[in-house]
Amino acid sequence: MENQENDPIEEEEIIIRTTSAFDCGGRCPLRVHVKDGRITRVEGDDAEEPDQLRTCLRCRALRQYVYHPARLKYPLKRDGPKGEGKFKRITWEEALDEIAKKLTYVKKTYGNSSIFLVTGGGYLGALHDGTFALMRLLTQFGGFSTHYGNVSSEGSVYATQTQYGSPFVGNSREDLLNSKLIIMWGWDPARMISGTDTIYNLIKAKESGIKIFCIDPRYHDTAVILADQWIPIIPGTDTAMMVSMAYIMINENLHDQKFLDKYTVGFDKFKEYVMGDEDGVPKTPEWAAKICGVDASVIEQLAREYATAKPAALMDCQGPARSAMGEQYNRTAMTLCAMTGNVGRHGGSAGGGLMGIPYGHMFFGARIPPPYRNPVEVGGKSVRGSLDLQIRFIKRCHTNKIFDAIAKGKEGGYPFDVKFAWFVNTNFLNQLGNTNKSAAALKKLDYMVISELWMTPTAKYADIVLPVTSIAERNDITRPWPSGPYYTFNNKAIEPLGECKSDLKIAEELSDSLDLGEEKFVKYPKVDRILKTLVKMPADTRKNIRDFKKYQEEGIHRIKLEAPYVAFKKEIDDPENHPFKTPSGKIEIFSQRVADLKNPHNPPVPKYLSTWEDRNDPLIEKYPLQIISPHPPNRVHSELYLVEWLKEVAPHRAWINPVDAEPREIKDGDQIIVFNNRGKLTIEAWVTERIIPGVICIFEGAWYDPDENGIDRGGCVNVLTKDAYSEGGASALNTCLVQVSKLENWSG
Ligand SMILES: Nc1nc2c(c(=O)[nH]1)N[C@H]1C(S)=C(S)[C@@H](COP(=O)(O)OP(=O)(O)OC[C@H]3O[C@@H](n4cnc5c(=O)[nH]c(N)nc54)[C@H](O)[C@@H]3O)O[C@H]1N2
Ligand SMILES: Nc1nc2c(c(=O)[nH]1)N[C@H]1C(S)=C(S)[C@@H](COP(=O)(O)OP(=O)(O)OC[C@H]3O[C@@H](n4cnc5c(=O)[nH]c(N)nc54)[C@H](O)[C@@H]3O)O[C@H]1N2
Ligand SMILES: [Mo]
Repeated sequence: MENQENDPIEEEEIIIRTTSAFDCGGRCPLRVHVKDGRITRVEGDDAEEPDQLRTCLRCRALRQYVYHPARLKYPLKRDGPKGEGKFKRITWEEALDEIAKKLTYVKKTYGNSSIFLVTGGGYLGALHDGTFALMRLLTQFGGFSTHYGNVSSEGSVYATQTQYGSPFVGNSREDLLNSKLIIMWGWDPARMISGTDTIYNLIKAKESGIKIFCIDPRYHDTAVILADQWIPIIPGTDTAMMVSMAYIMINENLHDQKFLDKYTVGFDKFKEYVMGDEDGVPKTPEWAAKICGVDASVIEQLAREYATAKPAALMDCQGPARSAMGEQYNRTAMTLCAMTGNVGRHGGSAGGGLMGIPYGHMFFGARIPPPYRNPVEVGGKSVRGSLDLQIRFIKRCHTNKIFDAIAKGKEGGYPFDVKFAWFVNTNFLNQLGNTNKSAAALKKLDYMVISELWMTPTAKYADIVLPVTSIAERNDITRPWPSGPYYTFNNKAIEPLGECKSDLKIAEELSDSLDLGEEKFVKYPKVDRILKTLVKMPADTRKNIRDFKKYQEEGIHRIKLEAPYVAFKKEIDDPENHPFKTPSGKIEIFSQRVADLKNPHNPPVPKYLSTWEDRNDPLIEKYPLQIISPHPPNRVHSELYLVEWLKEVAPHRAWINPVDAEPREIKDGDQIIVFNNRGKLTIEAWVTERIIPGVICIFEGAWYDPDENGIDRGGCVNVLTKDAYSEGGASALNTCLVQVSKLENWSG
């Protein structure tokens, strides 16, 4: 080996078939080229048409992500004030020893409910998922407190649970080709993906002459490529427009009364509201036009076309539901789908915002080991199937209230006082509402641990930061979240960087220093063996992967379906034997469960309701612009933020219409300040007619970087948003008023 340096033996380049596990709308098969233990190139899927799953820009940048110089490589201990980012290197032994001591102290002194586990979507592999590893560990340690309410989609989940009793409302994307008309409502899959095969099928739909409408405050990229007509709309008012579409259908007898009679309950009550019998206000297109800003004639035309094109797919995505009255939007869309008889039919759609498809339950039921019940949450009324959020909040805080709960604890009405918080798979300081307020809460928190790949804005507040491996450094199995149908295998391409470990490994090592009682903490030293077991465990055996070796080598298992999957097909084809999972067994346009809650903000039939921080709020005088914050095209939330290639592709800018820019003397490319009473940020302006007047758009996920005056120079939109949730539990991040000024002209 002496002359190794002079005479290097060049290794052959190998290609590893693998995937990503980001929390994005896709799951891309990747071919990672590795030479001498380093990734040299990343290529996408090489399958033939029509199976090929096209890799998007984010995974193509995987090499820069994995080897980014800012990757954390050693355990760190804070060595300066919280939030400043001064840390010193420590050993794993020191880090885990300190964490174990602290956990034991908090448990003894305050009880297990003071241990708070905060989880996000940072990693979606099955085995190395830190959320499950830590839940397992802390459950065995006596329990922990946590949060409730999926930040992505709780409004849609609530809406679909109300009307269908199931969140699985998606059809196979190729089924869109069976439609005669597609309405993309608040849906921009060229950016947010929504299934790796989605845009491919939509382009095919377009090419085959299917008419496509896009309804969105933005003329987004998908609309540019696909729309026959873009219908701009004022944020938060979609329900009004949909209700008036129902008015037209009823008035002109275009609705499918037979379908409604057979499969739904409560249409009569919805009709009373729509026609004005209930409140004296007929919900005419003219009524809606004043609220939503869409011409009455445009609404009329769309209602007629949608009702008569059979089948037609109304695709209402979940972004507009991430708002103060989010569930009403998806409930009304589902009602339109029923009124047009499009539920459970090829080429139709069930609506409901969640486009997920239950191809198989692999990895759902198969999380390891058997689910223990968290002792902190044992007892009390069952929350299963309940639409009463208050039952959930007896044990948990809402996700968008995590930091409020940390700050106020029991005194603030929350079920626990936090003394120790572990953040895993999340950058929630950056990603939840009201970042400045959250930062103040973290400053007061007794003790905080985070496992991360990066020194994120959240990590800067931790006492201990543990470096975790990236997807390229571990074997795992994973699957796409909304669509499919396929499973991917994550093959380790390189050795862990520095001293990085997976969250699973961290939990396993920490378990040695904790008193876990009689029972041993189950460890998985043989990763491939447990992966093989997991693969054998799907609930639906028809979709089992029989050849593990092939699955691993190819990095993907494609499921062949006889026909495109259509949600609720069984319920519609054979209703006697397949009732909907609602109390009535039918689609509940009127919900007795919701009526029983007696909450005027959560009506039993879907309704348009004005909310806080919409255009009727008196606050509009001071903060006259609405701000929306969709997901970034070049990142997964705040993940991949530092990757240069991706920064270059889509510079972080605020969309602003010339109508709003001109009176403020804002020119394209100017630095502007966007502010309200919660925060201020600076950002470059993009003056464009691709957004309607009165609305600003800033993509979420840019890293929070406050200066000494508290102005966020990073452009993190959540310094402006509110830490509030809707009646159905939606994180109301798209309901927000702001003012904008040219930075130069701003006087503070
Ligand atoms: N204004 C506004 N805000 C929003 C939204 C919006 O529409 N508007 N959308 C919301 C939605 S839908 C979501 S889902 C949330 C997302 O909120 P988060 O889940 O907080 O989002 P990410 O930025 O993806 O943060 C995940 C973090 O996990 C880390 N990570 C990756 N892999 C691992 C791992 O293996 N182990 C550990 N321990 N960490 C890992 C990443 O480095 C990253 O910092 O954001 C929400 N925030
Ligand atoms: N590239 C990329 N893809 C992602 C993610 C990512 O971070 N980056 N994140 C993934 C995750 S976790 C999630 S939950 C999904 C989220 O994906 P979506 O739920 O689709 O959410 P958004 O990205 O917020 O997009 C919402 C769309 O609705 C529009 N919109 C906002 N308010 C309104 C309104 O009131 N009315 C109407 N009609 N339209 C409105 C916006 O302009 C935008 O085009 O995306 C996933 N895909
Ligand atoms: Mo999400």
